[in-house]
Amino acid sequence: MPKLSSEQLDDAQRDLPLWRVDKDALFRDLVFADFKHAFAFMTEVAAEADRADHHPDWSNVYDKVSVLLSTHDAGGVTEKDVALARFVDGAAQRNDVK
Ligand code: H2B
Repeated sequence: MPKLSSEQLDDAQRDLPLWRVDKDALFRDLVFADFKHAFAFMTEVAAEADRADHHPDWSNVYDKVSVLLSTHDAGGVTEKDVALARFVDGAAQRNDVK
């Protein structure tokens, strides 16, 4: 899977306004109502990540989740990361992200 070109990264940034897009990774910090909502979000994303065999680098502290998406095998950002970022945005909405 090829890394995105700088033009494609610009398109991704337009598509994903809640993300910080750079050539190495996509980043989003999320805040939920409480731990239960944060963990429900993570459970939903984890199932999709395993289905797609494409996994986030992330951390959780109580109601906060920090997500970094990159394609380790490619050493940067690919369409797989953009697809997972879109899924993350949907899962965040479904779990009442603040
Ligand atoms: N996730 C991410 N983010 N990047 C990868 O390159 C990657 C992955 N590779 N999940 C997958 C698993 C690979 O290790 C397996 C063997 O397909």
